Amino acid sequence: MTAKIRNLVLVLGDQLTLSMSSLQDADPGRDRVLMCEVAEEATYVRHHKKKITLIFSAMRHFADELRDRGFGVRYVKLDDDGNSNSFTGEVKRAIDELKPQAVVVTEPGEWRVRQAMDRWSDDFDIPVEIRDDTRFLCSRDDFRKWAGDRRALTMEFFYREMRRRTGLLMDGDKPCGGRWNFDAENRKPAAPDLFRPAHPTFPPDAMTRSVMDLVEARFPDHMGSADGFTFAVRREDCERAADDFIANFLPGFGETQDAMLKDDPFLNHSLLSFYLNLGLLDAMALCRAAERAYLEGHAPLNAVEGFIRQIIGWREYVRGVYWLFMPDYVDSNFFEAERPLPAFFWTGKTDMACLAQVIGETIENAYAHHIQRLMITGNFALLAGLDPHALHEWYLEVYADAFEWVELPNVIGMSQFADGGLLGTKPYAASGAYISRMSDYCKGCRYDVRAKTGEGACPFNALYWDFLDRNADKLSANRRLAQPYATWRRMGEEKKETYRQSARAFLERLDAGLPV
Ligand code: FAD
Ligand code: DLZ
Ligand code: SF4
Repeated sequence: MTAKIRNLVLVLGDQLTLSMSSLQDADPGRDRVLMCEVAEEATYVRHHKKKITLIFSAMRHFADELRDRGFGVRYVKLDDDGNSNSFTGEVKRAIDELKPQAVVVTEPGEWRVRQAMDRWSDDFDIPVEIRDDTRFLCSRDDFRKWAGDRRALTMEFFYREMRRRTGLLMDGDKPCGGRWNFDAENRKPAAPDLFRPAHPTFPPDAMTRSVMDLVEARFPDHMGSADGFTFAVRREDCERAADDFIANFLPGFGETQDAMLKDDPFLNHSLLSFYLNLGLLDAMALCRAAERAYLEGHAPLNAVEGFIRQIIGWREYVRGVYWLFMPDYVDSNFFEAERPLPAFFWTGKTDMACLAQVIGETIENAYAHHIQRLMITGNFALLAGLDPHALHEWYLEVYADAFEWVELPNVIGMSQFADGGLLGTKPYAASGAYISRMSDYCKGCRYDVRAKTGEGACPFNALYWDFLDRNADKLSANRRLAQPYATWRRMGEEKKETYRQSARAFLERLDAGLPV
């Protein structure tokens, strides 16, 4: 007779570390791990093929890591007979077949999945224990306490707390270098740098190749291609990618953080968000390694501080915001924007060179860096009044690092200001001048970035003023927008009307599905 299984430990596709709270007291002799590839997760939005490949392959490699540690793993592949294709269905099947005494799982990163899990205690006749996700440096409760009844949830103050709490870049109780934030030094455009090393790539092994075939066969109409997949899928490789970033790219991270170049989609960015979000890298260990690079004189403070801020500041902060404001947050629509996403969001086929470039890279790589997401696609969506919920689903689909807890606040809050300013103090709206200053996209664009209105003028220019004009009731009292509104007010009525007309003509073409 085989021994009775104590716990069925469910490990989700973005929980790929032995330090998950669900696995912390797991006993290979008494417990059984369940991992499952389910169509429901792959299709509730149509995730990019490279994203699904990354997740399934990383899951399969992690299952091997667990087996190497002696764990019994019930791993359900997408095409296995009997796969019910949902988490609930797979947990039920495993309970029926293995008869464990209890289910243990770490809370998921999405409200949708949490809702399903909360029903499991009623659905199944054994106890279901849902544990906190202790990978984050600030727990949901701690964030709620920090938010308290503050009037504004200013990220910068949260970040300072996190610096104090972690001791990162601290000199006693003072920030290293005498300032908390060196962002002012990180807003430079970039010139092509032929000597910048290439980011590491990880050719697929046999396990990944079979996932690539599966994904192509099962999800033919999802964005992109599994071909050309070069993400790391094993923990050792993710750690190599992190070491490579610290050695080769961190020193220049600050300077080029906001820059965009046609021939350099990655610049000095780390390309580590995927691995952090899947559990293949530890956020604190990564920040400590970056701090060491500063202390040893290998990387300047503006770069290291900027990098650490993204992780212990923004990354932790958006997770706190997500859980604090869900479920209502997902339906936020401060500007009541309703325009559907244009078809070129899925093809990249537009004459606007900046959008064609960023969407093209997204289709190719399932990646775009922060400023591309914020100031090209996000900025365009904001100015053109695209439906924020549809935009949120697009971002969730197309980026390999997109999980709702991090994607949603970035889209709804930071990029679209659809939450009315819970997360940001002003919308990230910019005309073509910003894009021209920070990138080389405008050279060779069919549109002229210096022309303000009329056929042939950069559409961002008229859309920018039209956005401010049509939302004046909601924005004109915002002190951070005092300057542009003062400029708008000073403009002659005739000029204003030309801007409005230009924007209207562009939006009419967009609505009619004509080429833009
Ligand atoms: P780097 O530029 O090297 O930054 C280092 C790390 O800091 C990242 O790996 C990431 O973990 C963290 N980080 C940086 N900025 C943010 C931020 N604003 N919020 C949270 N973490 C941050 N990030 C995601 O991980 N998933 C998403 O789905 C996602 N969607 C976004 C949508 C929009 C509209 C915007 C504006 C930003 C979004 N971000 C998202 C944040 C950021 O763009 C990505 O984390 C970053 O581009 C990932 O690339 P990287 O690893 O090269 O980052
Ligand atoms: C995103 C994703 C996809 C595409 N597929 C799976 C899957 O088949 N099995 C799985 O365990 N997880 C998958 N995930 C990640 C889950 O959607 C993720 O755990 C939730 O979004 C909660 O964060
Ligand atoms: Fe984009 Fe306008 Fe520059 Fe063209 S001219 S690349 S549309 S900002």
